[in-house]
Amino acid sequence: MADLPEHSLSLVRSGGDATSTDANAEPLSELAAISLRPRNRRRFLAEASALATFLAACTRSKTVSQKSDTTNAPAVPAHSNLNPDSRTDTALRHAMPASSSTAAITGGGNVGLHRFDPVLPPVSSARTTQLHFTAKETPLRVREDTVVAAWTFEGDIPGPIVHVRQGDTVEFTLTNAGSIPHSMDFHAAQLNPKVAFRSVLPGQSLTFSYKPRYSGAFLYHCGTAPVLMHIGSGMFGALVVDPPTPLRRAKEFVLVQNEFYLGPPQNGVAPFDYNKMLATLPDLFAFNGRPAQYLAAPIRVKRGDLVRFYVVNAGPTHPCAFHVVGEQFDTVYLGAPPASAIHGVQTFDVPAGGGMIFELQADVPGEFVFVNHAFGHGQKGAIGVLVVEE
Ligand SMILES: [Cu+2]
Repeated sequence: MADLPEHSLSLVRSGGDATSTDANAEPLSELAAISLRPRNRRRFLAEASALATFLAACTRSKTVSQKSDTTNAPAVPAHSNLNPDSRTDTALRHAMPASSSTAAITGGGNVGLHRFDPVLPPVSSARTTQLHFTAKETPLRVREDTVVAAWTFEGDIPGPIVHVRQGDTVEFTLTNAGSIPHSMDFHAAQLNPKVAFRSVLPGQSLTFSYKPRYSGAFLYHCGTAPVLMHIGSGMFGALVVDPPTPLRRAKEFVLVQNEFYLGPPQNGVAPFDYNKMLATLPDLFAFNGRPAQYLAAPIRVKRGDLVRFYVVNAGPTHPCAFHVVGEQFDTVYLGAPPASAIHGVQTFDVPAGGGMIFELQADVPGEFVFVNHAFGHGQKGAIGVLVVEE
């Protein structure tokens, strides 16, 4: 496994065995000592010719006129196998980018590292939620020594957490402020994807609306071809839909897992590597965009709290075997709550493109590691700490 990166998390003390146990009897002081070693700056092939072809295709696509669409049901050519702007997507299909471009993404040294707030925002009392996301390409620091050439919704990985109720109306507008086509695919929606989820050219906007039919934890993501590249470069987020009868009051958190496949930094910014995405051997994993961020700054609740995690897996490829060390899930909702509940669960897989709801009663004070129990992935950053305070 010569390709394994050298910046994996170490879960054990010197001489320990990372594979034989959860190694989680360690107090938080030990866990806090877990660190990501500096990345080994291996050399990768530049793949410059493929990238140049890709950029040329994007430049051509900018000359294609596209009206801003503000209707809910625009017409679709009956013969189309692709999105309506198939010239663009076809071009992208035949000119796979080898990496996200860093040509317009520089100055990574000035980008600060911030903790992504995992708290589920309150649901609005309004029955219509208006969302206006901007797709943008930007440098983003995902750990102290790593700035990535991110493709984003609203400038962050993941995009904003959205919280609505079943049956509410979601009115969504996507404006593309990037340099290549982007789009939006809501897993909470039931719409003709060739219409609502079609690509939006740079400088253009698209509006559509829908009513979530089911409650649950849902992924949203860019669906522009190649989807692997767009999700893999950061274009995803979580949408939580409450059931008509709200679940019990709880401390609610959203965790979106994703994988990072990175190339060598250029001007201090690491591009995403499409060929590594195809090889499906990630460099890093994260909950909410920063590997192991909740080790350094844990999630905190009080003894007696009901804790609810909305775990959404953006992938783009690997599952998330969600587990909390020293706890059991009293309830896991596999689909729309409350009907799909199972009880007394130690670990459950959230597939790429899926979302599930995990509940535990925090009746024991302490420091509880939550982790992707596929430990090769947990050690690469899909890990954090839940502190239950007295
Ligand atoms: Cu995109």
